[in-house]
Formats: sequence, structure tokens, C-alpha cells
Amino acid sequence: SPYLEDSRTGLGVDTLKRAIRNNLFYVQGKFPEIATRNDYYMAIAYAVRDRLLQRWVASVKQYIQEKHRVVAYLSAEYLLGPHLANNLINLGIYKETEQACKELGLDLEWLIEKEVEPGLGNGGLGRLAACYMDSLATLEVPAIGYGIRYQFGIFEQDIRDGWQVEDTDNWLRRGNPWEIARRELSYDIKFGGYVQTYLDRAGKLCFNWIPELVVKGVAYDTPILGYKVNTANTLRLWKSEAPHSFDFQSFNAGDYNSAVNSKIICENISKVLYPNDEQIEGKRLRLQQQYFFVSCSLQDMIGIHLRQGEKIHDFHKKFVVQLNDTHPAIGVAELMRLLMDVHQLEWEEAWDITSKTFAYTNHTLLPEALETWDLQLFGSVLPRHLQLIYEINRRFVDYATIKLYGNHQKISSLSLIGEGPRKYIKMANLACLGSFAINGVAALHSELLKKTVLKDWYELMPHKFQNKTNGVTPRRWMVLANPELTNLISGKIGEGWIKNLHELKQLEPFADDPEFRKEWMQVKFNKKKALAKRIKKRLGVDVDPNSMFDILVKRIHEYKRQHLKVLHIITLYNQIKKNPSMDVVPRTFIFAGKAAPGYRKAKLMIKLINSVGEIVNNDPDINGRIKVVFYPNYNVTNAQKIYPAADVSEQISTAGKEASGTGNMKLSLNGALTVGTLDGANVEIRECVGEENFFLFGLTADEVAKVKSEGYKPWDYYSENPNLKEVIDQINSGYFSHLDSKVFKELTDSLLYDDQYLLFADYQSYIDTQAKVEEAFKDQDKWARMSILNTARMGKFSSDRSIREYCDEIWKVESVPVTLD
Ligand code: 26M
Repeated sequence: SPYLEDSRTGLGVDTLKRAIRNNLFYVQGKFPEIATRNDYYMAIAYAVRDRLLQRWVASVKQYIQEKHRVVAYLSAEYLLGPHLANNLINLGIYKETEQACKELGLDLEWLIEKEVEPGLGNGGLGRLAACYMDSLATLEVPAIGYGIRYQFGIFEQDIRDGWQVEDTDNWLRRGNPWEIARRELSYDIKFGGYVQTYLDRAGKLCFNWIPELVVKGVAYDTPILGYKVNTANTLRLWKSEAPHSFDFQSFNAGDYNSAVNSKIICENISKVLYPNDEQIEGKRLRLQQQYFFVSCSLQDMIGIHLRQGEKIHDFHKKFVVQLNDTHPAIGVAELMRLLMDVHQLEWEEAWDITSKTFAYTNHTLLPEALETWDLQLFGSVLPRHLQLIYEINRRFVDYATIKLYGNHQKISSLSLIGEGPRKYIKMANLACLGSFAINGVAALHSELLKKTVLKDWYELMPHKFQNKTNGVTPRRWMVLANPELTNLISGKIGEGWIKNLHELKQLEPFADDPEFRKEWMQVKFNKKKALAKRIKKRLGVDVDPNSMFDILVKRIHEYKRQHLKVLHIITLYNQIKKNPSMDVVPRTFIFAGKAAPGYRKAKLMIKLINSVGEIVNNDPDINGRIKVVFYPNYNVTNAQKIYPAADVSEQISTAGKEASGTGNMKLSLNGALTVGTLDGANVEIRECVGEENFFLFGLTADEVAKVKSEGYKPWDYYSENPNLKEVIDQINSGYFSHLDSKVFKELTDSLLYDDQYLLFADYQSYIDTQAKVEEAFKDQDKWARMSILNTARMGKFSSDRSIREYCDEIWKVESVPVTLD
């Protein structure tokens, strides 16, 4: 080329090569003869990072100069997945980097596999936050994601003797080239102590919070680049440290131990992600984590706002703050504190600003998953906030008493404070009261919220309620995870669908094209072969890529009913045992997912899957026709390998329990056909793909409620269904557990005598539907058509669509295209 590209910003192959070589030398301090795989990974990562920084600086500059309205997304979790490949795709330089590597004698894919993913989330909620950050940037919306920089993310799962074993996730051990520590950006966060009350010179009542502990929050920024745009937004995660003055004081006083000890206490706050989802334990440290990141974030926003020369009174015009579940809901009280105690506003104005700032997304219908805090514990960590919540509640209850003509039952259900043997704070109520909008994450979920857990709120404030059906980013979940299918699609309809997923509709006519169907199934087969290879390598199990890949991957939970899948597998096994020559479609059942370490029944479900696998996989009568695999350590990296290989997507939660699900979308987008209940977003997926392309089974949410209210007796189903009885008796006999008849008793007892999640009620319907799946799979040509139509009709489930709706209907923010100078 006639001119030389800048080696930090250029996107050509030669420039990238030069940048990688330079970084190997100047960043890693290595030369090719002694460089390790990690050295090369780092050299490439820094080359990519330079290009990100150029766009990031341009974005921040533009936002500041033009004073745009900004979305602040508050989430305790971000399950980002590996950065390198995603950034290459969004920069549009995957091919070029591959070529540069090739010319340097390197295999890019092999280096990409080296990356340890930041597992800063449990599952759906954290992954949704990551998809939303991608879409916000792609739609060029000014946004900041705020969260916690956990030193240890979600634990690594290993399987030993069929049981889950947890190991710590030391994701930072080799350094993190994707973040920049902003040492200068830090805030002091108070904990504990007491509140002094005094009158100031004007006679105004003032509050002075004297803490027992002060912790420093330091900002760590990760740029989030949009797809083929210049927008790079910021994900700002807070790390807790000891304030300098603290250890310095004790140290000088000669108390070295106490200095070190206080440092440890401070650093503990952002040390580890709590691995529970949907079941909450009221731990002090968890409350400290929540307050820590929320206070840092709100102080940061106020700082940004004031530095732009704006008035505190206009805060809600500058920022809209989205609460990702109730985990950051303490923000309502914290903003009140900051506005009143720090910025001297009166109650009325502070409340006016606060209640115009927040919007709340609910992610659960399980009553036991609604967050509450023991009032005593809460007061000992956040004494000033307890006062504020009492006052918020006092004013609200006054108002509600008039509105509800003193309906005490309703008023006590709406109260921010629950009464029982001990008093507790209801975080969902704080979020509802303090927000101008409340939304569920799928149409059914949003309807059920209004009828069940948030019924009283809906009746009091119907105008606040909305629905925002979840979505997933097609960049990571198609372009990155499935480049082969991406190329096949783009070859027919161009690349527009990557940014406008509705364009997939143009694929529909190709379902009738035999050549296209062949190519479609060939891509699927190759992805199955690749997964089979990984399974062989990781588990030593042979699986046949010609068999149907039947996939159930998600967190392990009773309501998600992984054990219903096991009942199906054993039923099928028994059928073959009774008639070994029967004509059965060979199937590979693939499970993956983590159980919360303290959730005994979930751990037992993993053991059951593995025990059944051991028997089924090695039974000569089965002769390899069915295989059961539990793929360990389900995370974003592994999910990217699993989804593209799926023929069947299992979405079998009890109707009315799964808020939305997002794995259902990723699998369907990748051409898997869904076997599912009418739950969460399954309902909308079925509407879009067509009922003829969806395997529906089970009770509806209304029927579930009815069956329960009429006194559900699982035992009746057991005694009246011989196949079901045989399966349960077999598990109990020790057939799958070396004749140990006790291991699974806790599980089988809970099914026989309680069965909260109605497995037995749905069992026969599930078995019948699986027979239809089998029939459909026998006709591969028909299956191919269904699979293509399925993908073609998934346009709605892009997170770009979700984010556009949030922007238009809740946030009232607009796109700001960024220009590079
Ligand atoms: C709470 C308190 C203490 C420790 C941990 C938690 C906690 C963490 C994560 C509670 C719930 C958590 O996640 C819930 C979750 O992932 N919900 C899922 O959200 C998805 C995105 O909206 C939905 O698709 C799923 O249906 C829903 O289960």
C-alpha cells in the first residue's frame, strides 16, 4: 500500500502482523523462540485492545461534549464470555487477524481457546446483561454498565464419581488485557456504625452517618464495542480495597496485624460471586456487595453529571437507571441519601428525582426467590438507609391507606417492611415504589406478575407495568458460535440479518430448496461431529454424530425439571430392554449446568443423570443406540460449542415458573427444534416459528394453578401409570446406583409425596411428545425444513429488538452515532 497504517489503529493484515510482533516484544517481553501460547494470546489481545481504545475514547469524548442522556444499567452480574473473538467480529477484522496469525505461523482459533472467560454471573440474568451491553453499543446508545469486579467468578464445576465438585474460578491469574484500572476514579463507601442527628444553623434537621468501616471502590473499565460501529461503551466494575488512610493509621500506631486485617476485610467485599440463583440466603457480605457497587455507581453518575456543569436537580434528565432485578434496589434509598444528606435537597424534591430515575426489571415468579433482608441485619450494615426506608414507607402507607380505604391486608402486602417472628425489608416492594416502570421478561411472565407476586402493585399503579421480552445477541450466538451457518445464510440473503434479525425471514423460501436443505444439514452434522470430538476428549464417551442430539443445558433446578428428562430416558431404556430389536431413532442426550453448592436436590439430580448414563451407555442390549452425557462446567465458552450441535432443544420447566429463558432462543436460532411447555418465552417462540414446528407438551400455567388448588396427588399418577411406576421403582431399587437403594430417596420421595413442579402430571404428555419428535426425525428432509423455518422465524428474539423497546418505551434515549477523527 502507498501509505503505512498506524500500527495501533490499522485494520489491514500487514499492520496487524506488525502490531502482534511489536506487542510480543514490548508488552510481553518475549521473542518467538521463547514465546508461550499465552504470550501470543496477549500480543493479539493488546493489538485488538488498541483498536478498541481508539473507538472508546471517541465515544466518551462525544458523549461528554454533546451532553447526551445516558442509560445506566445496574447489575450484580455480567456473564460476558470470552472477549477476543467477539471483539474481532465486532471490529470486522476476524479474517484479517486470522491471516496475520497464519503468516506468523500461528493458529488463531487455538489462541482464542486459550482465553479464560470472566464468569461474573450465575446464568440467565448475568448473560442477559452481557447481551444487552452488546446491543446497546451496536445500537449506538450512550450507556454505562455498572457492576462488581469479583476476583472469583462462578465456581468451576468438575464431576467426580458422578457428583458435582466445585473449584474456585481464578480468572485473573494470567492478568486481564481487556480492562483498564482507573485508580483515580474511586469512592469511599461506609458500612455499619450509627447515625447522629443534629440541627444545623438554620435549624434544619440533619443526619450524620458515623460508619464502623469505610471501604474504597476502585473503577475497572472494560470497553464494549458494538458490531461494525464506532460506539464503544463502558462496563465499569468496582473492586473493593482498603482506603489508604485506614491501614496507614494502624500501621503507624504499630498495630501491623490490625492493619493487615482491615485490608482483608475491605478486599473481601468484591472477592467472590455468590453462586446461588433463584434461592436466596440473607448473608451480610451479600448485602455489603450490593450496597458497595450501587453506592459507587450512583456517586459516579452524580460526579459525571456535576462535572458537566449541570445541576443536581436535573439528575433524572441525564441518567435513567435500570435495576437488573432487586439486587441493586438499595439504590432507591441510596440516591435519597446522596440527594438529601450530601447534596442538601429536601425530601419532596429528592423523592421526585429518585422516582423518575429508576426502572425495575423482575426476573422471577418463584416467591421464595424474592429478595428480603432481615431488618436487624440490614440496620447493622446500613443504619441510615433503614431510617430512610422507614420514612419512605411511612409516607407510602399514609398514601395507600387513603387510596385503599384502609384495606389492611393489601397495605401490609405492599408495605416495604414485612412482619413475622422477625421483621424484614422487602426489596421488590422498594424497587416497585421507587421506579417509574416495572417490567417482566416475557409476555406470559409480565402477565403473571400482574396476577400473582406483584398483583397489589399492579392494582395500585397499573401505569408502571410493561413487558420487555428478552433477546440474545446474534453476534455471539450465531456469527461467533456458528460461522458455518452464518456463511450459509449470508450466502443466500446477505449480511443484513446480523444487525436486523428480522431479515432471516428471507430464508423461508430456501426451506423448499433441496440443495439448501442438504447444505443446512451438512453444517449441523459438522457441528455435531465437532462436539462429539470434544465429548470424547473430555469424557471418553463415544457419541454418534448421526444420532439425534437432544440437549438440555441450563442451571440445575427442580423447576427446570432436568429429572423429567431423566424419567423419559429411563422410559426409553426400558422399552428397548423389553424389545431389543425395536426400531428406535438413536439419540444422544446431552446435559450441562451447575447446581448451587448448597442446593442438595440439584446436586442429586446431577448424580442421577450420571448414574443413569453409566448404566445406559454400557448396556449391551442398548448397543450404543442411546447415550447420556453430562458435559461438565457449563459456561459461555462451552455453550458456544453446544448450541450449534443441537437437533432438539429441551425447554421443559413447569408452566408459570421460568420467567423467560434465553437458552431456548439461542438453540432455536441455531436450528434446533424445541420440545417445550407453554412457559416463559417458549410461548412467543412457538407463535413465531409456528405450532407445526414446535413440540408442545404439558399443562398450561392456568392448569398448573388449577391442579394445585384442587389438591394434587402425585401418588395417583404413579400408581396408575405402569411405565412411570416402573421408572420410579427402578431408581429406588438401586438399579442405577450399584444396588444402593438410598442415594436417590430424597429425590424420589419428594416426587412421590410432594412433586411441587408437577413432573408426574406432565410425564405422559412428555413421553407422547417425544414419540412425535422421534417420528419427525426419521424424515430428515422434513426435519431440515422445520429447522430452516425455525431459524428463519427467530427475528424477534434479537437483544437489539429488546433494547430498542427499552429505549423507546422506558428509557427515552436516542442513538448517537460516533465519528472517528
Ligand atoms: C440473589 C441473592 C443472593 C445471591 C444470588 C442471588 C441471585 C443471583 C442470580 C438470584 C437470582 C439470580 O438470577 C436469576 C436468573 O438468572 N433469572 C433468570 O433470568 C433470565 C433473564 O431474564 C430469565 O431468562 C430466566 O427465566 C430467569 O430464571
